[in-house]
Amino acid sequence: MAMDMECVPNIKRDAPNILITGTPGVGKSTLCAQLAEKTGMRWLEISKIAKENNCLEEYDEEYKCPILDEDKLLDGLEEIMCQGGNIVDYHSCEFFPERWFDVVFVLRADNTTLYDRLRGRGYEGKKLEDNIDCEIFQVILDEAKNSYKADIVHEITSVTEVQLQENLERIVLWIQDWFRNNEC
Ligand code: DAT
Repeated sequence: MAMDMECVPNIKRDAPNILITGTPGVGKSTLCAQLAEKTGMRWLEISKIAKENNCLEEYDEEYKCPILDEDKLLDGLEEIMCQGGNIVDYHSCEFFPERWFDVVFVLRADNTTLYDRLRGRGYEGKKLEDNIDCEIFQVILDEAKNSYKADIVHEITSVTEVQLQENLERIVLWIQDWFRNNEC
């Protein structure tokens, strides 16, 4: 079972694991899709994987979203995360094992941009307000800083196409550095 195969933290992976996190709508999927295409790394869309593997429990009526069965999801991902070469895309980050990630990028967007993007996605009422508040109060950035070593957490803005390309270049350079520093 995957649970018995927990990575030993000191054993090096063949390729890095990257976490891309941030409030819904900040541009995680857009970035991850292009990053995966550029690098050949595996894009793990956690929301999609959770749905496909029955890792969603009852529906939260207040927040209008299903509740994640975190233990089941983490057990199922353990083996693939030990291999490395993953880009994990999710709007929360504290429940992942710290040892899984070599670097964490927290995407940010300004309120007006985020509002328009979420409205365009059909968010309204409390769900819309909560997500905007989440970004204003930098909840995910604080969560990342509280969950991972400060020197691996990077805040990046993704509002314009130019920023998207700059972010891609920055992460690709980071990946190249990782391979340079982790040569066998
Ligand atoms: P997330 O995966 O964080 O929920 P997304 O990647 O689906 O966000 O992006 C939400 C919308 O914003 C989508 O219509 C694409 C657009 N978008 C994302 N990043 C952008 C950028 N840097 N420049 C312009 N539009 C962007």
